[in-house]
Amino acid sequence: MPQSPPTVIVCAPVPPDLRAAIEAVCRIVDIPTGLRLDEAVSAADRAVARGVLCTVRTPVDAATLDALPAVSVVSNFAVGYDNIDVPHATRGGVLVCNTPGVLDRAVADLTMGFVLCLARDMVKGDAFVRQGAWLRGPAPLTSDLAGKTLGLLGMGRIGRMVARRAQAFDMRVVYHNRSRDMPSEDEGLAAYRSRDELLAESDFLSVHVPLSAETRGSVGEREFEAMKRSAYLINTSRGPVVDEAALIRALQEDRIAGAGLDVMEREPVGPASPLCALPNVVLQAHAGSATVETRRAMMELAVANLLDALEGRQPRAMVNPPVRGGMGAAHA
Ligand code: 8YV
Repeated sequence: MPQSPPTVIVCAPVPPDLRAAIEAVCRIVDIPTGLRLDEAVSAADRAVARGVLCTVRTPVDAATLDALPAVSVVSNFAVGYDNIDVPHATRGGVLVCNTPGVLDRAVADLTMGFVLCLARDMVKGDAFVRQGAWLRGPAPLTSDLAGKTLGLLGMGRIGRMVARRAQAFDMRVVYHNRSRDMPSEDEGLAAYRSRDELLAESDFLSVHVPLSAETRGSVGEREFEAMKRSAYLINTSRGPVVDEAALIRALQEDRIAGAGLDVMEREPVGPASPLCALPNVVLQAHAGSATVETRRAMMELAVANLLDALEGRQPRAMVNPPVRGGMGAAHA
């Protein structure tokens, strides 16, 4: 009897050609992104599903993993994987894959976009023209980037990409990271600082750490107090790394100059958010990787990871590679 193709749950926007590549070897169960798989997938599909392709908006927690006993791989369409209970997946022999590398430039570009937008007051400048204020006189002066200090909280692939861009703008780049990045220091890309030194020196403090139990809320009241009143906070990482209530207070009281936020504590955000009422904030809709080219590269990698894992090949990007050896053992 011919073997039926493996079932995979897809809750991500896969373009037609990549979808066809999955369909050539798998049966797809489509689930809208953001839903809980233990609730949205039928019991029959949950029992047979072997793989999951999802975005960061799909929670893959312990209850979800327990409800999918045959799943051997979760391929996340993202570099971050805070939506997935990785220790639980590892215990259950479930391989977790992500999309590192292919989005570094896009996220770094957006980060520099915030730096430029904040330093040169470009959002207000646009309104100044549209609302006719220019007809009455020149716009207020803004600030140079040259000579200003960009502080990177976190120095991974994206942090390094931001440092390269900032150097081209003649900024001084300093960083703090759990471990020193000697190659970057040796190259003169960025100088290491203690966390307190980084907070005190930065004209722009840009967050590039993943969300974890350790980093959740780690940029809060104490950090805003330690920053210069003239400094800006930029976050293109994960909203919950920043204590948003403390940030809003600091912005309302002008204890820091402003913020550029691509990510928020709870997404999506609409006009009712107090952030939208703050004139010293520039907002984006979790768009760091949201370019045609980058999202395509991310999806190619996410699909390749899924199919490689299902077909017994080594996926390119594994979050918990030790599972690879015993992959499927607990989920045969
Ligand atoms: C989102 C991201 O994944 O890669 C990450 O960690 O946060 C983003 O690239 C993107 O919105 C696709 O879901």
